Amino acid sequence: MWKQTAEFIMDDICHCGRSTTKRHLGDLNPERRYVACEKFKISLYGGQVRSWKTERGEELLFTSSKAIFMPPVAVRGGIAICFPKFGEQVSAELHGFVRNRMWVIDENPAPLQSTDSSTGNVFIDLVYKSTDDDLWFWHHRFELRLRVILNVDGFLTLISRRNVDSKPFSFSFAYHTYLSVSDISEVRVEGLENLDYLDSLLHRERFTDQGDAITFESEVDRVYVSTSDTVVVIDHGKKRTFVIKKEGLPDVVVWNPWEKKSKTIIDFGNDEYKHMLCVDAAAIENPITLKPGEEWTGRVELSFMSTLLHSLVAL
Ligand code: TA6
Repeated sequence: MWKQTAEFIMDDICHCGRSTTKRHLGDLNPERRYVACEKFKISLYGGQVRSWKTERGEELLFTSSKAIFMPPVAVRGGIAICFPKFGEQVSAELHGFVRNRMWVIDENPAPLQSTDSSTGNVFIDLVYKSTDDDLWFWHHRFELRLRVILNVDGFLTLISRRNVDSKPFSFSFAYHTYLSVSDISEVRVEGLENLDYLDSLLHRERFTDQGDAITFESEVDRVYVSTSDTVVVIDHGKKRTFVIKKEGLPDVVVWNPWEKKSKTIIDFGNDEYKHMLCVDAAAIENPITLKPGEEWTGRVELSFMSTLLHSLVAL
């Protein structure tokens, strides 16, 4: 069954450019099945995008060299789906439990919507349905559906949809996104200037950003609230700009643990903070409440451009 499903997906969906990587499921760790092609890799464990690459094969997402690939720990890196809580313990797990569960591939997904489609787009739908065991940790049944779309330019769009069962409830959500950067001191984040943020280093006390773009000289762990729908991460070292566009997700988490905290994180190298930055499209300050039968959609589109190319064009 798994074999059929995964091969179907790889044959029919992962044609993202010149070649399609086909893998024997026998080669994969049964706990860590994933679908992969040249430009992206998604683990069915957690519905986690684990790799996203440029045309030239450069990795755009950070994964720690010390990441633990053993449930129930979430893999430190990529894009993790945080639901039904972000920054709160649900069971023993921070950031909710769906990133520590096995998702399944939907073999008959609905077609791309007109807003999602352009020639050459490929996509995969993963689904996680809550189990009876999950009710011990969170007393609501749900189905979470993640659609990952790779477009012709190599840009990645993630769309989450969820349905409720018979009771209303509230949840928070984040696409916990580890971007790979050259050196954190060479990075700036634009689009969050003068906004309010909750400082997670100070028990989520509320402050107003006073500065220009965000730059990094020490640990940063903030939830910017009611943000605009576009945030830009400029990496001067790699001469690359990430553009993060979101819908249905009012907040943005910005996190870099810096030197001291890094040493306390077991699945994180001491110096790896230099090469990563989390910028998460999220809904945290005001949890989303759904009535029975209502559906919620949260969408993030990640694109990148070469700053070098950009400035040459500008000349
Ligand atoms: O991204 C913000 C944050 O909540 C930080 O406070 C930090 O604890 C981090 O996430 C933990 O993320 P992890 O990937 O370890 O679950």
